[in-house]
Amino acid sequence: MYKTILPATALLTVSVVLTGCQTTANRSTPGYVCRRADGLIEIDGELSETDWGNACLIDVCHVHQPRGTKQISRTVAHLLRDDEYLYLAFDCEDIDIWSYSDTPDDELWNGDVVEFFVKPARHKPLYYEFVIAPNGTLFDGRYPSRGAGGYKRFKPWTSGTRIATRIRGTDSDWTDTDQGYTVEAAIPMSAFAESGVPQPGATWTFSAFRYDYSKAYEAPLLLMVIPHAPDWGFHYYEGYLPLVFE
Ligand SMILES: [Ca+2]
Ligand SMILES: [Ca+2]
Ligand SMILES: [Ca+2]
Repeated sequence: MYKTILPATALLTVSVVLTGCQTTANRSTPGYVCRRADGLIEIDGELSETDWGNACLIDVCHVHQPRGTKQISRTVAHLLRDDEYLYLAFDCEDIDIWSYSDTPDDELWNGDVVEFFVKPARHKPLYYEFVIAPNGTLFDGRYPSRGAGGYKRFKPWTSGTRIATRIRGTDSDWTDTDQGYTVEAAIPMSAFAESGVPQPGATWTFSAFRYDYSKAYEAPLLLMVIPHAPDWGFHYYEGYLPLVFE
C-alpha cells in the first residue's frame, strides 16, 4: 500500500484543488505561496500580526471521514517564513474542544488536532509531520522514508517547534458549547537542515489536516486540504500540494 506511486496525476490534482477550493491568495501561481514575514511573529496564539492577514489562505475543506459528510467545521491555515522559522497557523471552529493528551509525541490524533506534513523534495523520500493539539502539545516526526517503519520509530526526532494556542471556550469539558481554537507555531528552519533553508522560488510540497472529535458527531471528522486520498492519506505525499517560497 505504501508503495503506490502516482506522480503523473499529482499536478492535475493540484489544479482541481486550487480551482474548487479557492484556497490560494494568488491563483496565478501554481501552488500556495509562503510569503516572507515583514515583521515579528509573536508566538502567542493570536493571529493579529499584519503578516498573517497577508498570508495565503489554506482552506482545509475536504471531508475525508466519514465519507459523504458535508463540511461542518470551518478550518483555515496559513504559512509564513523568514530566515529562522517556518510559521504555521490554524484557526478552527469547534463546538466541543478536546485535547487527548499533554504528553509530547503521544497519539494526539485520538483527540482534536491540526496536522501539517511537509516534504522538501518530491524526488527524495524525506518528509516531516507536525501534529498539534488545542492544548499546545506537539507530535513531530521525521520520516527518512515512508516505508521504513511507522511513526513510533521516527517520533524521537525533535524539531524545536514553539507553539501557542488560544481556546475560545473550554478544553475537555463537553458540557458547554465552545467557539473554536487558534494554533500559532514557529518551526525552526534548522529542523530541515538536511534540505537546507528554502531559497526564494524554491518549491516544497505539503498537506494540512484536522481531526475534529465532537459530541455532535457519531464519528470524528477528518478534514484535509487535498480532495482525494486513500485511507492512509496523511502519508500520501503524491497528493501533497506545491508550496512556493517567496
Ligand atoms: Ca501572534
Ligand atoms: Ca472538537
Ligand atoms: Ca468545551
